[in-house]
Amino acid sequence: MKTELILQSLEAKHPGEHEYLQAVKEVLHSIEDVYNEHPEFEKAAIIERIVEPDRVFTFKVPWVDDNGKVKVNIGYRVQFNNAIGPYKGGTRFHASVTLSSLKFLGFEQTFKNALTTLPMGGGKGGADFSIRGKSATEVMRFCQAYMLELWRHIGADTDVPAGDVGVGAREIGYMYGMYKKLACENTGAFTGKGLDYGGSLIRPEATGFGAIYFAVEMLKEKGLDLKGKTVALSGFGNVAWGAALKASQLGAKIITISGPDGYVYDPDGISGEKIDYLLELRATGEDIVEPYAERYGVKFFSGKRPWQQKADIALPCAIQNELDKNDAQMLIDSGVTCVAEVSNMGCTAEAVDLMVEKGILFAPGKAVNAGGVATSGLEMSQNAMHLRWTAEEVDAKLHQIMNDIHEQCVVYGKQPGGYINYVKGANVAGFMKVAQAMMAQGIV
Ligand code: 2IT
Repeated sequence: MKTELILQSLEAKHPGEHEYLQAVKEVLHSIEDVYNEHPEFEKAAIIERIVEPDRVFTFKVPWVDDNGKVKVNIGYRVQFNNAIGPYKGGTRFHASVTLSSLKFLGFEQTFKNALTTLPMGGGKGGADFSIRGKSATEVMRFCQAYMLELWRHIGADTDVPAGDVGVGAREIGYMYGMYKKLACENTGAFTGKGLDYGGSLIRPEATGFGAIYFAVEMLKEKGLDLKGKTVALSGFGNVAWGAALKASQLGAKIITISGPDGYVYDPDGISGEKIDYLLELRATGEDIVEPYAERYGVKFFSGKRPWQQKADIALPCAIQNELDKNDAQMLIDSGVTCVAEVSNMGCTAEAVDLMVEKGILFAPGKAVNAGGVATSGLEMSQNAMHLRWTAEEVDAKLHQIMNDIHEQCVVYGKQPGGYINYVKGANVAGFMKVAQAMMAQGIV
């Protein structure tokens, strides 16, 4: 494969889209060997087609704040690839949102969704809007204004958005309400909906629960158990909450959480009502964790990341590139056993290379956090059947899916010496499924 040439041409076409180019580079390097074994892929220009989104919508989102001032944000939806099912992926409302970040997320989503074994293509959307400091009515007006443009491009069988950073059940409710008013249909064009109007049990917990099920399988491969292990975790939102809940249920000790303001170190472990408190912190909309330290009388490290604490397991649960090479080195020096990316592309490329080189048990977000979108897929199934499964049924399906994803990573990622390269495993397994589906459907 002419990887470097393809990357150079992409860079020339999309200058400055660093996150997107970072995500593409990782996948292309991982799949080089299998790609070369399939000359039919080159003939069909599979790489050139798979790295470009099918289409991108960019639109202005004008709305009025509580003081009557008119604000304008930029909204996006990237419909990346629908070879294996309708476009499916979250919506991110965050000041850092750009076309590049949504293209990287949509690209990753395509392979992640392929790994889930469910029929879902990849997409992602969002806006450079931050919920920080906004009143509930401002958030509602923004969500409605965003939907006023997007509604015509989505639907239960075309493109199904969900939540992501800055978009939880409240925002989904506001967007779905407006969508239904405009589209006049009720088939479930969103996932992550509230339980009273078509949502699925376990969807709020799913990303975190799935990540822990995956980490348990990683440890098992090495003959290890999660019980009794210390876990350094970043973030404090929905994903970190679900991971903390399941890890503590399984006997691990969560010792850190973090926010944009710094991190909290709780040597006694974050469990029970302390985990419930994370939801309260998130609901304040202030995006800070320091109040946890004040409330429970523990130490807060302003402006620092949790990776400087010694822990058996590290779980980045916040945002892309939140763990860099120095952080990885610190974790390795203090004897970390397992690093599982729960955020999308949580580690920089240099951090990943270092961990793989040192033989650390490391797995990428597109495998570890796939439980969220997998359970969105289960929500779509329930909506299509006009049925509702019990929490136990959904949880059992989620658990099975995570075990299957782990198995695919082992099959495609096991190296001659026995080391499991989960980055390679996840990328190859996801790529092969999407590439084969594209081959079967002709040049479209
Ligand atoms: O990154 C992700 O997989 C998500 N934000 C969830 C996407 C979804 O459609 O549930």
